[in-house]
Amino acid sequence: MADFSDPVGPPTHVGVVDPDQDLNGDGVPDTVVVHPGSPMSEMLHGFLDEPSTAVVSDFDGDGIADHITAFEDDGGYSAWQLVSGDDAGWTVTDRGSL
Ligand SMILES: [Ca+2]
Ligand SMILES: [Ca+2]
Repeated sequence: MADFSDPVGPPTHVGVVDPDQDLNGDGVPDTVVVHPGSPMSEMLHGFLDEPSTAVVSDFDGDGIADHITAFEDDGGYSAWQLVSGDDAGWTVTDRGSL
């Protein structure tokens, strides 16, 4: 299992287009659910070898995803958070199986 503190390699600029869910409840849509075969799903290959569904959130509204939870067909999931600054990159914040 990966060291959760290590930023990892997936692309840091995952654009969030037309979010339609309000996950943090502030009244502003921030989250989109990405399904296999959709254009956004291509960007998710760095997060899982074969991502099935992913929940992609842009909580600060800059158009770039800052939280991604990716699910595999077998129920495994990985939750990622974008870290900014000198060590910019994605950090795994949770991982497990549903
Ligand atoms: Ca919101
Ligand atoms: Ca963002």
